[in-house]
Amino acid sequence: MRIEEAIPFPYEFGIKKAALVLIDMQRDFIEPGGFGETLGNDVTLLEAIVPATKAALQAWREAGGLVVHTREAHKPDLSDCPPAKRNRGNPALRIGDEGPMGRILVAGEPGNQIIDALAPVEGEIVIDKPGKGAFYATGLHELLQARGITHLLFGGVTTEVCVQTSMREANDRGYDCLLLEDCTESYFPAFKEATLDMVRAQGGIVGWTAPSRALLAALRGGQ
Ligand code: C5J
Repeated sequence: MRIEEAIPFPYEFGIKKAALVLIDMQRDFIEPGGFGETLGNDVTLLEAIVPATKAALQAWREAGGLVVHTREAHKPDLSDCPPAKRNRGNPALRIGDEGPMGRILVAGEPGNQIIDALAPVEGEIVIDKPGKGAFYATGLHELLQARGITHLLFGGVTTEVCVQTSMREANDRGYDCLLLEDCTESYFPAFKEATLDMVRAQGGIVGWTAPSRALLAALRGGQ
């Protein structure tokens, strides 16, 4: 398949060697009362990408592509949460504290689940990650290698934090990465735009970007 509109040049992939990676589309970042809001962010900005992301996910599933969901999640005893991460800044609630959707950023809590609209289905990979990057301390690379995956198409939140970190980690591990422009968002719109520019600058130094409609067109074409 070929995404003609991709920047800086068309992106080619085989559906059986590619995965759609949705980063941290979880209630803690997207709904009021979670981690994102405790840091002082306007979480409503992030909701706007849900329809486009859902459409991309549905089309990807119909095409038979592998889906990976990640969650930023810590163990209940916080043994995988470095004090530096928990103690930084002056948030209203810290990681592990009890919030309106359960303990903030803790695995298994209601706030830590993927939002209903994008909930994983059987056969999809779900990764709990203690860091910003999807490859750090998760075994994701090994899971992808075992399936012969070479191309990763990313969506999710937030663009300049967990999405960008994961893309850079993937790039260094040899994957050809594309970021779906309207399936990612930041609490800071300028940071999103800067990240898109950074990814595709210098001949695609981190990878490609493209609107999700271009992916849908490629999937419909089925080439
Ligand atoms: C943040 C994330 N922003 N998923 N996490 O702390 O981007």
